Amino acid sequence: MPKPHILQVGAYPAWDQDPLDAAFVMHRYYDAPDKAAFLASVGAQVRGIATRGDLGANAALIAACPKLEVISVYGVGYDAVDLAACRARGIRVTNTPDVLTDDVADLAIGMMLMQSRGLLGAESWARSGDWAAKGQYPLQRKVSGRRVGILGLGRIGLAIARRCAGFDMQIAYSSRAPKPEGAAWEYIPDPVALAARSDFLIVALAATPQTRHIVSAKVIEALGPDGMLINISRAPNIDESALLDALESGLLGSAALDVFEAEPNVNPRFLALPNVLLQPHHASGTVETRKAMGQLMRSNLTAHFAGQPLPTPVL
Ligand code: 8YV
Repeated sequence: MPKPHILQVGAYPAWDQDPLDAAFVMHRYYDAPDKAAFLASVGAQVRGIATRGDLGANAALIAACPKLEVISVYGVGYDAVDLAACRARGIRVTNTPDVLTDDVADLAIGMMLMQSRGLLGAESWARSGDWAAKGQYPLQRKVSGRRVGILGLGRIGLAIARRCAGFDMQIAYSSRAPKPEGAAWEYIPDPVALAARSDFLIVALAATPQTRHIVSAKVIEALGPDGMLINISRAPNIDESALLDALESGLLGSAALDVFEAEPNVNPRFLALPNVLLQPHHASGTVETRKAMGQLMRSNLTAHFAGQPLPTPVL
């Protein structure tokens, strides 16, 4: 059987690239200097797209591949894939859930601890000689036992809540409906009310048109000058310009962010702020998890072209 042609939207580590190259004819879109010319030359042969959570596949890319059958996303989030275009043409879509849940939850907790205990500043206090010159590092804020609000109690939100329980935190969550897995915790459907009772608000929602800017200026204001906002989901879940205003004015205490509206470009206003911790969208970025994600992304493509059930379908 001839190898199926796959359009590859972004780069993968060699341990994924090698088996992809062996099983398929891979067309490296990300390497093409002239993207339009590249699509015009290979689009007609493409039966599958391999992409990443942060890159997705937009309507133009999908339209350029008239024989497209399947899009396999290396990531749990598929908000950057134009699902309407896929539905209209019966194109299957897959993602990589579960295998990254622990790492994403770990990063949320790591960012909360790092920011609340001022670890970045403390490191430079020890390294720079400030410790000897100025004395003890300024006192920071406690994490254990304090109030955490989790926006979205899906797989990742639940893993975060379980970790927070290990810190004896007072946990509340918001989701469309109360969840049986969250029975031990307070259910507060309204995000403003959730923020108002929380010291830490962690955003763990899949991004959809309905969740766009769910963390609004009002939510940010309710979290307040002592509150911390943590985002390991997707940037559009937060009104980023309202967040910047609130961080600049002190209306919000601090933030820890792994995702940004214009990533990989970070709004320069963030760079001037001392009360924000910036991370380069790497919540799933460990060798172990990325290997599992790559395997699952490939398994979905292989299953599709073998006419077998897809391991983790979205559509
Ligand atoms: C990305 C992610 O896929 O899982 C997701 O939704 O955003 C990440 O894991 C990552 O950027 C891989 O490139």
